[in-house]
Amino acid sequence: MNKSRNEQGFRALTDGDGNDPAPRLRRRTWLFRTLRFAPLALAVALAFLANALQAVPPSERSRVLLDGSTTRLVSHNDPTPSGADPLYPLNHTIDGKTESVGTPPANSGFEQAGGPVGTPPVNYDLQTAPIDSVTVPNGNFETGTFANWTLTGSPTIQSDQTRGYWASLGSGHAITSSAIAVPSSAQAITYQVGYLTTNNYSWVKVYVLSGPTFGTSTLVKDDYCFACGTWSTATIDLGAYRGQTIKLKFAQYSGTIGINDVKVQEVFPGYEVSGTYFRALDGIDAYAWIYWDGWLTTAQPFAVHQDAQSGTVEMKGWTSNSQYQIQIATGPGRIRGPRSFTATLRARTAQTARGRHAG
Ligand SMILES: [Ca+2]
Repeated sequence: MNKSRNEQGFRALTDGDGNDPAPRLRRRTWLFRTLRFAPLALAVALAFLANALQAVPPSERSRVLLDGSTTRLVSHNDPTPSGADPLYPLNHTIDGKTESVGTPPANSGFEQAGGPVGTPPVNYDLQTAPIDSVTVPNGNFETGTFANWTLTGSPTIQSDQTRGYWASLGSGHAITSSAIAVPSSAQAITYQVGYLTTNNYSWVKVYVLSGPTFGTSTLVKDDYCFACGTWSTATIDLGAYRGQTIKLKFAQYSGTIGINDVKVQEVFPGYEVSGTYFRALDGIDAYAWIYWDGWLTTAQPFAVHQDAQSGTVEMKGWTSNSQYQIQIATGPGRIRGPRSFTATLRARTAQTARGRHAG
């Protein structure tokens, strides 16, 4: 039935000149039949390709060649954090500002000013005024007379606004005090001396009269100045006479001499002293002037605070070759022990500014 209808149809396509179209139609029919199976073939081919790809191991599929020797695995899935530490630390390029962490040591910037700790020695700044250990009778001549003094020759009493009454000694004159019991606290004789001759020496010799009848006369100072015309204060160590009763004698040696304000004093309270020294003032700043044989020693031991790092002493060299020595005595009895140190100071020029010894 179908065949007859097809033949009927083919017949209808016969060309006008009566040629039989059958061979051409058969070729077309074969083409149509072939093309009708093309989608199926394509599907089969795709299936084969997919199967072929499926057969490749995953490691081979995800491998990407970066260079001749390095490979990297690339996941087909979205990455998820592994929880591992990052490959590089933060700021791995080290181009950021550094920041401190934690707490630095105390005073790490050394901005904290130093300062004293503990308690310094008694009268460490020497500002304590001298103490009269004993009164020298009429030592300042304020009786207006030579009461309590024994005279040699004929010295006179003079006066001025600054000193009140004072003794004036000329050629061959001497004055001797009454007896003075020197207490154990006494350190020195002090007196004001006027070098009153302006064109030559003014010179006085100072003696200590000691012994049962004051028969031992000891020269303790040659005190003189050339053409000075000025007053000064003198200090003579009296340590050798503690516990003794003595007299003081001032004997003119040259020129005209003024004597005033004779005292026996504890010049540096809190210290033991020896040698040649005196207390002076720089404005209101008191200091000790010490000659080559002079010593000042703190009388009482003092505790060095546990936080102390160094000690300081303000010094001044009065001459170009001034030197000093500091000793530390430690332990019971303050015997000079192994922890003593010495230092020397050479002033750049005479009377340079005061320096500070630290050690
Ligand atoms: Ca006087």
